[in-house]
Amino acid sequence: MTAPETQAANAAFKPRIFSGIQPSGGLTLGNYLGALKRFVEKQDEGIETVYCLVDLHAITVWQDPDKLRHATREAAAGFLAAGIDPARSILFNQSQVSAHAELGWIFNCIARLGWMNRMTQFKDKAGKNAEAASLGLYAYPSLMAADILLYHATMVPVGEDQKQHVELTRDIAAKFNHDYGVEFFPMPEPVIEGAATRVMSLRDGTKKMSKSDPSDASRINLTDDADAIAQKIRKARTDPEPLPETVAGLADRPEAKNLVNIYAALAGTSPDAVVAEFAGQGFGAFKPALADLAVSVLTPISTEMTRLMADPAEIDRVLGGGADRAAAIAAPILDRTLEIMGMIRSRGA
Ligand code: AQP
Repeated sequence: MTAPETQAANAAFKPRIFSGIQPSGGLTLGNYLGALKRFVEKQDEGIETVYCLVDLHAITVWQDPDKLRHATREAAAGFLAAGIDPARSILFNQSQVSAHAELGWIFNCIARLGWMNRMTQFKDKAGKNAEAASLGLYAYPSLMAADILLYHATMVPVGEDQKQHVELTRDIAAKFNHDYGVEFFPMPEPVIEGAATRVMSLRDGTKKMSKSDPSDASRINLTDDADAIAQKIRKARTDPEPLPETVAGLADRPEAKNLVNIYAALAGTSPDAVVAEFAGQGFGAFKPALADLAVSVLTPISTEMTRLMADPAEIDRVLGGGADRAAAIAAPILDRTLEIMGMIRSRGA
């Protein structure tokens, strides 16, 4: 489907943004630049925004219950500290709105095995021992399609790694609409913008920065203090060359390119502007400048997260309120889906 065709298909739907983050560990700089920072920008553009801590996705790999509870609250604190306003955005955890799991099951019956077999995230996460992976990890993309389509969301801000899943969401929506002869689900568009749509590991510029990477030195956590941030940047893998005059000169230098992109995203500028400023300088000069910038952006967020985490009951109250508002949007959409499929809806009749 071309962009104008997508726009035409979505014209009947109110613009609405949905996106989520797994509380499968502490939030990273990758989550912040690829997702969270942009969630705040979208909220501030005045579009209706629904943001979810996808705890049902997190359990596709083992989660210790106490750690999951803590990570969910800490991620919520991260959203609030980064600028999500629960009065303007809906913020909740997925398992408090059971319609996600219900629509997820329905989409398991719409999605084809062949589509799932093409999903690179499953291959990456299951690794060589796919036989031992959970069925939930394999079905992850159809639950993600349910998360999005349950709200008739038209736009999904994500990092580059989630593009394939949003495309699969469109395939599921199109197949449902076609099979039942309706125009019920929109064709959500991935919104992948900015200089840091794929933040890479600080230890390996070819690998995505990830919460679950066993090496803490590979990532900057939103809870890291100024010293930890500066130390991780100082130790980040680089090459001996100075920074080039143009971004084209970074083509075969993944670690250098990553640090330039991070700088640009944190400064709200472009990678071209960053190389223009630092051209000819080595990492001995660039890394301290990047560390200062990262500390100045991230310290207020981590300080606010610490303050919010001192009152977990208040965080739970925000998530509960968000879940009530989310459920009010989701319930009629799920109900209508079931009705379209021929299921009797007669409770309370
Ligand atoms: N390194 C990254 N660069 C840019 N964007 C990223 N995102 C994640 N990592 C990067 C974006 O953050 C959002 C939430 O991702 P997620 O937590 O649902 O899952 P993920 O992509 O699998 O993130 P992780 O950190 O790698 O989690 P684990 O280690 O648990 O698998 C998405 O929009 C994602 O694109």
